[in-house]
Amino acid sequence: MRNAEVAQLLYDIADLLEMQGGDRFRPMAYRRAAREIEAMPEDIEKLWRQGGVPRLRQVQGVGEAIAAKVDQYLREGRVNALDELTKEIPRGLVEVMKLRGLGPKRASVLWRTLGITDVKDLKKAAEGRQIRRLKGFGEKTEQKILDAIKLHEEGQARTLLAVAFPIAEEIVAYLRDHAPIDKAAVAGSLRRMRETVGDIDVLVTSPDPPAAIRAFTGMPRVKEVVLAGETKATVIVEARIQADIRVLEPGSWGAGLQYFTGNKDHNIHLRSLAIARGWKLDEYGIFEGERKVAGDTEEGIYAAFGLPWIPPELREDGVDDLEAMVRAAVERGYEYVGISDHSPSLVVAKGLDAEALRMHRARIRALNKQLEGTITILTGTECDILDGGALDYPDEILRELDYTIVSVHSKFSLTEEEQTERVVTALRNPYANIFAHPTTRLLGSRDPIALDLEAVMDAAARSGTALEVNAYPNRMDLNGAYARMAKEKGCMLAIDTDSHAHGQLGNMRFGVGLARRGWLEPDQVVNCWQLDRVRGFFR
Ligand code: DGT
Ligand code: CA
Ligand code: CA
Repeated sequence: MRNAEVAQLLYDIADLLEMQGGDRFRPMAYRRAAREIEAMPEDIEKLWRQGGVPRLRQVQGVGEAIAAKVDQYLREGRVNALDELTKEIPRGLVEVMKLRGLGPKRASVLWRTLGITDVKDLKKAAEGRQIRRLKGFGEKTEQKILDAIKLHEEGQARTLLAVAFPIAEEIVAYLRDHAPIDKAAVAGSLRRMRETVGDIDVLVTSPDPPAAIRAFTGMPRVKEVVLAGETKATVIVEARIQADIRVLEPGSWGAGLQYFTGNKDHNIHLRSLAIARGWKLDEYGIFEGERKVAGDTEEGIYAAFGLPWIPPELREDGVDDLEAMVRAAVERGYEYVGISDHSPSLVVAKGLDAEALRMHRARIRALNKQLEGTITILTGTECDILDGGALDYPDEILRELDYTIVSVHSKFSLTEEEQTERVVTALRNPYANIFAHPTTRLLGSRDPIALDLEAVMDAAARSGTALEVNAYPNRMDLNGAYARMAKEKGCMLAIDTDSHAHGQLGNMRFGVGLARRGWLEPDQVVNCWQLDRVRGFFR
């Protein structure tokens, strides 16, 4: 699929036409065709191969002129009209025009007055305080331009996933056709489906590694060979994308695939698990001394750590978040910390979510082993209360967790009677340990739901469900007065930070303050207790 690439070509032409001035409908026509091509499910190159220009013209918005340009591009990798335009208007100016806050008019002024032809020139001019002197620009605009350049620079070094993906697929297909290849796969950020990729990483096994390297560097798409070794090479293919290849030993296929898929932090995390077991983990395998523990399959690598195979898309930063949170809890001197991710909303397929939760538990189990004696991580969930008071996870899943927080995140406008009935039903669920942010109010943006809190407190006292004093800045819910009422009704309470990032654990002091306003003492606050007693309460 080269649709994204072809669309980009048309967008570029549209931009240049716009800079040029003239008929303002032409750029619109190019953009419309670009959008169609971008969105259509069929491969534009395939259509073109099958039916040439006439077939292209059947695509919505593609007229004679545009079809001719797409045809030339697919045949020659270049387009006369674009070459002409860039002779007249520096190509780099298109990027200037696309900077946030600029546009064809302003870019054109910058070019004509200061001779700016690309972003580099513009940066120099802005840093040299030349922009502010231009009529209609000023100091503020100059600063905005510098901010926009920074944003641009961050985005520039990377290629959109949709552009790189089909190129990577073609590379793999090409290699299979042109060299003796046993296994071939794409690794790196592309396999992790990151929205942009720095380069394309290809892995293969082959009985004849030099032949595989020769095929790779000899691909028609290659514009430049940066490096060609015995078992690895780097090339630049069209659209200025870098591609790396590595030929792996069959016995190291799984380890290499895992290693070169990354991301780096995920790898570092796995390596720390290996070190904790006295093993060594690298791109060749897991080793205990000389003995190879795993390496030929990726599943085997994860299984060695007692982990399920983790889908590449999830090898991003979930582990980091978890670790950062736990580290922050250790730094605060906590004996234990509860991690409770949200339950799936109704729309998401149940199976997958149960799977994700299982993986989450496995990660925490591994981390607990590693941290034995330092802190204990409890695996919980913040489970949505559905219509009618059912919980978003079935009992078989909740049973496996250390604790369950239940809370309302939908249907805020039920009548008091309906809402109370819904919540009380949820609290009766034997797995419901804590009822979070009971009134659901958000300070400054959402009123409390209509809920008979007295009835809810009575139900909570009966079912042994703790009510939450939520320390999150705009929640602070229950507040002091309600917390006191809950205490008088014989309820237990839990002071939680509702942290979604480790920096938020520090909000605990505000929750403690609220609880004190409600005359609470440690004996009524379950997370003031030692771990054994808390576990007993949750059971
Ligand atoms: P990218 O290309 O910037 O979009 O991101 P990646 O993740 O594809 O990074 P890349 O191509 O530099 O390397 C591919 C994978 O190889 C990377 O995700 C993890 C692994 N890797 C590369 N360098 C190191 C390293 O120094 N240490 C560790 N542990 N892993 C590395
Ligand atoms: Ca990469
Ligand atoms: Ca790479």
